[in-house]
Amino acid sequence: MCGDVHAGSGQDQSGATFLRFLQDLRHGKLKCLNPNDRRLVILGDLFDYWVESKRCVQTYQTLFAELQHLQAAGWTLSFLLGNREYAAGRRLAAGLGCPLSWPALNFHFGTRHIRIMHGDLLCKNPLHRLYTSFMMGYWMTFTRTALPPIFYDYAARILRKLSAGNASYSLSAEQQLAFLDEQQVTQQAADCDALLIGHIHTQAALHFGGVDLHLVGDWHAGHGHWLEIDLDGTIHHQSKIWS
Ligand SMILES: [Mn+2]
Repeated sequence: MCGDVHAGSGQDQSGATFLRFLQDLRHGKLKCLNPNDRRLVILGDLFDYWVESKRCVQTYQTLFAELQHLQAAGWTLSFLLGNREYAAGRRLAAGLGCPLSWPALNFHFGTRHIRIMHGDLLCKNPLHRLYTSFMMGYWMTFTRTALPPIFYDYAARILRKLSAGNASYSLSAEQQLAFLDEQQVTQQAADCDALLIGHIHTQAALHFGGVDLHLVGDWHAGHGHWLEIDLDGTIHHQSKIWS
């Protein structure tokens, strides 16, 4: 389970590193704790931003091909939308070769119920929540197919600039954790044993608001973080440096 690759940002070395991770998975170079359930969950923000345009599909053709190779090799792919993918639709689903999920995915391992969310909905940011409800609302789902892709491309660039202006990525892990809304976390995890999220670009295991909360971590040039769940539902924090 992984997320926050932000492919397409800067020199796109995080995207290139993620490709190497996918190839390692496909070639069995990474030891799997649960070889009988080869499932990869991407919990959002795979892209720095996604718009439903032919250009976007073209840009990520190599990544899509690798994800489809992985599925052809017997892996199941699940994809949860992150805040950078709220404009996604059929083109993204076709590229990935799997359906788009939102706002949560639920899995059972033995008696343990594990919930996965991107994490943006668990942060204290009323403006972002307003934007989310707008983007994911029926009205937007209906109308976004009616507007030309250039509109979404433009809107995504503006939103990305605003997000960069907040400079949240330059904050320390502790400062980013301060954005977590304890009430939201407790509420969302009320009927599960563990909650796994991304969005906050750090890897950590926390006891927060009475919840067993795991942060998946992000991707940089040559360095990736992910979580692995074994048969009894134990969550393992993994990372690798590719030279
Ligand atoms: Mn995010």
